[in-house]
Amino acid sequence: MSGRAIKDVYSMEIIDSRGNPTLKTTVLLEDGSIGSAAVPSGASTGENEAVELRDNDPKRFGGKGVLKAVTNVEDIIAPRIMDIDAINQQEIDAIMIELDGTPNKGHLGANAILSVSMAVCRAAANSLQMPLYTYLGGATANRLPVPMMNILNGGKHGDCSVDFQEYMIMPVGAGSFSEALRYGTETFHALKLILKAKGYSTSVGDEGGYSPNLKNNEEPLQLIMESIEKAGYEPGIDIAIAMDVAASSFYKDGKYHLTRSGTGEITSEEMVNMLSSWVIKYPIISIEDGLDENDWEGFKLLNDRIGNKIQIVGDDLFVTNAEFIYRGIIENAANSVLIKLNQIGTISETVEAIRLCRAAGWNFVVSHRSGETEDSFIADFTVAMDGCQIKTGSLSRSERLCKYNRLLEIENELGVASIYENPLDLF
Ligand code: 2PG
Ligand code: MG
Repeated sequence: MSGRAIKDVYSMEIIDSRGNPTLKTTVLLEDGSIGSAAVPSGASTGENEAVELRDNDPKRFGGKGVLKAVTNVEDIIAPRIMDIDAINQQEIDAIMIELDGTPNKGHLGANAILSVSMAVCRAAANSLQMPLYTYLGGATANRLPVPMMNILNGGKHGDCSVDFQEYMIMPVGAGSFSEALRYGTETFHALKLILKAKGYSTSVGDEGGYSPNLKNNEEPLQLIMESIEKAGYEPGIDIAIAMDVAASSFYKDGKYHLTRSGTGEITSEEMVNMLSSWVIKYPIISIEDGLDENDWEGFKLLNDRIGNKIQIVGDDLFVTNAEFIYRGIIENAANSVLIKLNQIGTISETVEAIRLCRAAGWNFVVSHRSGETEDSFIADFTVAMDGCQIKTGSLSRSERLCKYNRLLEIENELGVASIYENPLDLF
């Protein structure tokens, strides 16, 4: 039997960056190699995402405990994957999908399944004494991603007057990932000074970006332009802007309710007009979830209007699910996909979603969740997938920084072999 045979699987409840329980699972192999992984958790979740199994026991963590998921890992999944070679990722993922038996992993929980999928992957890489990005991506995995850094948090991630969820900077003009990280960090600090000078709060939201009460949903763009310049960079050349509107979180009865900012209700077409006008005024190169997850017509309109110039990214719209991505490709509803492992629940299915993007000539962005842990899996995963873009929060809070710091390590390890490119050049 292979030294990589799975010999033990154990799981535990840990606490994530928002103070909610999540799972950490560890897989032990015959040769003594170990792989551990912790799963993240979203706040602005898409309605078609795989199910995050919670205990619903009001006496523990307000019902958010994950002890059932822990038990599912240890009592149901573990016995079925014992003695299998850990490099058989597809086989192990398929066994878990079959064991679950539902289309949305509602039986065992996508959190339980994903924790095993990732831990098995790490254990195999460790056994082979390979870095995770090499194990998953092969000997030529050498592209460092352009980060989308979420320096201003609104919507469900911030307790402030901004309706839109994420205002991000992308250091597209940097020469390397480490330089990009420096550009971003300096801009983040410049933004703090600007907010302070204007009397705005500098406390941070769920993803480590500032979350001030501002006049409207456009002011963040003006402040970010100012901060890019204050940090000594040229907007659009050195640093571009990306947004996640997360429009599903304020869509009701056919209207977009921009309540926090006091803008009022707007139609799908008005949303498309507003976003399109901002793309002319500001160096925005990517807009995620500009419309609600069921507003396919709105998505098509936006893609039709500006999809030839910038990335139109579907997150809640596609939920990392090949079935929805396929529909998006056929209907021309977007041109890029946000990729989140826990939206679908296994590494194999996530890779399948990415393959579909590549086949269609679409871009994809590997992403964290708003509830994160110290696990930096997605840093290696992004390099392995040759994806060129990662969205992993702001430049504060270690559950965000651990991903950036892991990318620095990878860049260091790759040395002169590492590459860093503007994602729109691949578009
Ligand atoms: C998103 C994510 C991550 P959440 O909408 O893209 O930023 O948020 O994890 O809350 O769904
Ligand atoms: Mg999103």
